[in-house]
Amino acid sequence: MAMAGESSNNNYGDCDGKSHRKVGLVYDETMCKHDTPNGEDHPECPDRIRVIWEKLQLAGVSQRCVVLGGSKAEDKHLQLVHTKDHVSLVKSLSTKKKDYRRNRIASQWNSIYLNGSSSEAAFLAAGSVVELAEKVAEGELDCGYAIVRPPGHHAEPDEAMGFCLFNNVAVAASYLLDERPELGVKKILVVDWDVHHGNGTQKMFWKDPRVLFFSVHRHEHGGFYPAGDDGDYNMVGEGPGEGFNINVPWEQGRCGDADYLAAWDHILIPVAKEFNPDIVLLSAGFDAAIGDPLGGCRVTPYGYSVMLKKLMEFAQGKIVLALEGGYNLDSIAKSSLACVQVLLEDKPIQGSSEAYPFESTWRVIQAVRKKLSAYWPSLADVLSSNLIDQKTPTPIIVFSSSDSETEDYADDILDQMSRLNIENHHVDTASTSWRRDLSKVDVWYASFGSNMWKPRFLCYIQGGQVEGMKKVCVGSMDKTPPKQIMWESFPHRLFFGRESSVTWGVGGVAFINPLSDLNDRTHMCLYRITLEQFNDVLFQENGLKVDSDSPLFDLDTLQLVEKKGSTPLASGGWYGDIVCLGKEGDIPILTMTCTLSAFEKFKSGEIPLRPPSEAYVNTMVRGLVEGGRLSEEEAKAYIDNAASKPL
Ligand code: Q9C
Ligand code: ZN
Repeated sequence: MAMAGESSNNNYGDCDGKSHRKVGLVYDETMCKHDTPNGEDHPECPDRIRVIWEKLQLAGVSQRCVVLGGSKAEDKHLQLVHTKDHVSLVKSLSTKKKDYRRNRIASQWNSIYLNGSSSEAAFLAAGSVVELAEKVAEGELDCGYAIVRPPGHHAEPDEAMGFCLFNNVAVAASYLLDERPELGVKKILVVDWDVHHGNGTQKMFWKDPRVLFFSVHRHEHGGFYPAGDDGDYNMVGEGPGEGFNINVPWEQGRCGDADYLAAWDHILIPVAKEFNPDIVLLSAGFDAAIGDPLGGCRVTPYGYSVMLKKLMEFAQGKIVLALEGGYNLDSIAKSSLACVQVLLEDKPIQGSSEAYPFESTWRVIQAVRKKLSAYWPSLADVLSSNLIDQKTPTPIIVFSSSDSETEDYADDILDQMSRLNIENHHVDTASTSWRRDLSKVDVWYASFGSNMWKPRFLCYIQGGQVEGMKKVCVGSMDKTPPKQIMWESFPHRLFFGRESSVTWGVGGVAFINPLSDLNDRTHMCLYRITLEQFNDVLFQENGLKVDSDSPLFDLDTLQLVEKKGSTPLASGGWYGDIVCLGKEGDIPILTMTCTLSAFEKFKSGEIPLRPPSEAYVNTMVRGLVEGGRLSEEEAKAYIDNAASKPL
């Protein structure tokens, strides 16, 4: 096959002494030239593959892989799954034609744009997946990831659609089966975890038992793109292919790690064991990722890494990932990195916070198992009620990591989390009614400790855990990120106290004197969130097992604190005092610290002052530096000063 674009680089392997797998990566800048004809914005944009590539380089992982430039697909290989007419039509889109001609063709397809480079990119995307799959099947590489665009899985035999021109993965699968019998690939598992149904791939192997097609996608009873019944779980294939097509159609958005892993554990993995593929091809769209603007789901990089790891148990780890969708640049870069680290067999990354699947997820999984059990005996057992009862009809708030938890309920945390279904808003009880009122009021939450680092603070909103933390946060019920962020300094004394905390281990955590002193300055990062979210932050900060029938800090207390400057809460936790630092616009600026009486005990030595752990310092420094507040040296000196001065 002809090479295109960048030259290939065959450095790989053992530079760190750890990686023994030969991992192939395809990246070719030429595929960035496919773009909208008039420069309009579009989610399927050239930067998608650029940011992934840059992330892999910056993380130092691409350097440990075998890097391949793109490779153009041959017509006869494309024609294994596409009609001759479709292949010629895409070929004819090339530069010599005028834009209006291409626009006319694009408008006859569903969700397609075209420019003078679309044809070249489409041939490269398909050819690159073919080449990578070939090298993995031959054993020249162990596995790989083709960072390609345009994506492929919506493309049907005679039709481009859904941003896809050629069905890259389907072409590669057919190539191995039909053109390279000597490689011994007789059975291929195609897994499609793109948030959309892989309608094109399904169609191409509908009657083919050599390809087991598994697609998990947001479906909403046919309302989600590509709308209709094709993605339904009743679509199991036909003729000799009957039973070799498996759809897992989510009934709702917001599905996350727990939902996807349940589909893996209770459908895909048992079936894959029975099928015993010779190679696995993965339609790796990252639009089910948390933060994706089209998908509305919440799979984390950790979730993707676990799903991939589980697939690497098959076919001696021969697996080829091909990028499909994924439209949040940050999410797709992080998710891609997590996947390549799994391919390289690096140490697993940190876990996520989500504990339980939705009720609808269990319903879907049970329906799929029932339908497919006719073909796959491993699906025949009825799932135990212990398992499927693991979802909660009513929301319960639990607290996990914080700078301050009282440490005596740590054993309960996993148990509580596992009963948690913070997404379920269907039942409106006393425990949720206060939320409605407080969700309408905005406050500035002013943070001066680890929460100054935005990713760490987001753990309290969206759930999760960042570097240095020993515990996972459950997040707030309303996971909307802060509406605004700004920095300010306030005349309060910063100090560090307590022996240790569950989140950060041995070392002090940050407090301020609840009373102001004009000789002191404390840097704070202000997050504009709702009063409801502020309560959820407070719950988590104070590690209280609270029944959420009532908020810790309600509208009356807000009025009080605006008048008096500070007020203790009934929480009894370490951050049991709310201080009002003033207003910004009309919105009150609130922070939480120890009570005045606790402060007196710190001062007298009854409670120890302690410098913070290295992890805690690093988190604060990252906040101050990334927030543009201080340089790294200044930030370190600032913390050091606060940690060493007596009160
Ligand atoms: N109402 C991939 O992720 N959305 N394609 C069109 C029209 C198209 C997604 C919405 C989404 C296509 C590869
Ligand atoms: Zn998609």
